[in-house]
Amino acid sequence: LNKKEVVEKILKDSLCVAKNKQGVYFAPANIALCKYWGKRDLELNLPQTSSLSVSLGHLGAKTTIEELTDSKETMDEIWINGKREKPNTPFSKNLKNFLDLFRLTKTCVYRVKTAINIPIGAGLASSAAGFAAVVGALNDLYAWQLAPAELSILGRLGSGSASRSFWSGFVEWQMGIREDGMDSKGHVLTEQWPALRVGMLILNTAPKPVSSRVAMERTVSTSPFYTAWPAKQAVDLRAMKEAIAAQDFNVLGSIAETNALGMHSLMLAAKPPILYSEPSTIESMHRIWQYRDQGLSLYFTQDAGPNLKLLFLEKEAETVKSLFPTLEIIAPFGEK
Ligand code: 2P0
Repeated sequence: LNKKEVVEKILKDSLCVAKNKQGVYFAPANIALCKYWGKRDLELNLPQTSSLSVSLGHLGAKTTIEELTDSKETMDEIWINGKREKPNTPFSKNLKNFLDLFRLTKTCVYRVKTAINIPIGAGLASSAAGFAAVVGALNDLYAWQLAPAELSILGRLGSGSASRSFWSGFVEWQMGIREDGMDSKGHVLTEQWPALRVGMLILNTAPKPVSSRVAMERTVSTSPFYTAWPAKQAVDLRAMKEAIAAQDFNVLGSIAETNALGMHSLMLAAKPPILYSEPSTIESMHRIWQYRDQGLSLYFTQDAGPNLKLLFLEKEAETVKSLFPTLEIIAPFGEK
C-alpha cells in the first residue's frame, strides 16, 4: 500500500470539498518516554515497536490552512511564525508532498500558516506537532469529522511521532501488525499525573546533522544490537505503564532514562556511527547522575539531538531550576 491508498481508505466517505473558509488546529509536541526508533515500513512510517509519550501542554504547533482558489499561485504558500518559507527547502518539499495526498485537483494550492513555539529541527519534536497540526487543520477545513485515532494514522504518514500528537497526557502509539497500518495509531492513557514536570534543557538549537529518518534506517540496517531492541522496548513499555498506573516516579524516570540511553547505544554501534550528544550533553548527564546520588529524584531523556528533557516532580521544581537556571519547565497536565 502507498500513502495515497491509506488516505483514500480513511476518507472513503468524505469529500475533500472545503466546507469552511479555513481550518485551524493546535497539536501539542510530545516527548517519547519509551522511544520509537526503527521502521518496518519506510513508506507508511510503520514502527518496529510500540512507543509511549507525554504531550507538552501548550508547547506545539497551531496551523491555519485554506485553499487559494482565485490565486495565480501554482505553489503552496507556507508560513512559519510569520515568515514565508522558500518553496525549495527540504521542509517545504516535504510538506508539499504530504499535502499532495489531500489535494482534490492538481490546481489546488494551499496557504498554510503555522505558529510553532518550540525550536524547529533540534530533536524537540517539532515535526510531530507540525504534521499533526496540518492534519487537524485539514480535518477542520474539509469537515471530515474524523476521530483522533484516524487523524493519528494520517499524521503518521507525515512523521511517525506525529501519531502521538493528537491528545494531551500520556499517549501510546500501538505498533499494530497490519500491512496497511490501519491498526498502527495513537491511544491515550486515562491516567493523569498533575505533579509531573518536564524540563527542556536546550543546549544547542542548530538543526541536527543526521535526520531521524536516515538515522533510523541506518540503525536498523547496520547496528548489530538492533535485534535486541524490540524485546527491551516491550519490557520497558509494560513496566512504564505499570509505573504510570502506580504513580511511581522513580520507576518511570529510570525506565525513561535507560530507554533513551539504550536507543542512543544502538546508534553508536551503527556504521557509520551516529552520535547526537555534544560535550554539554554528556556533562549534563554526569551532573544529573551526581545530583541523583545526592538524593534528588531527577532523570533525563534524549531524542535525536543534543538537548535533554529532564523529568522530575513539582516538589523538586525549585531545586532543579536552581541547578539548571535556563530550564523551561512544562507541566504536561497543567499547574495544580
Ligand atoms: C520518538 N524520535 O519516539 C523518537 C525518539 C526521535 C527519538 O520519532 O521518520 O520525526 O518522520 O517517522 O517521528 C523523531 O522521528 O521520524 C522520533 P519519521 P520522526 O519520538
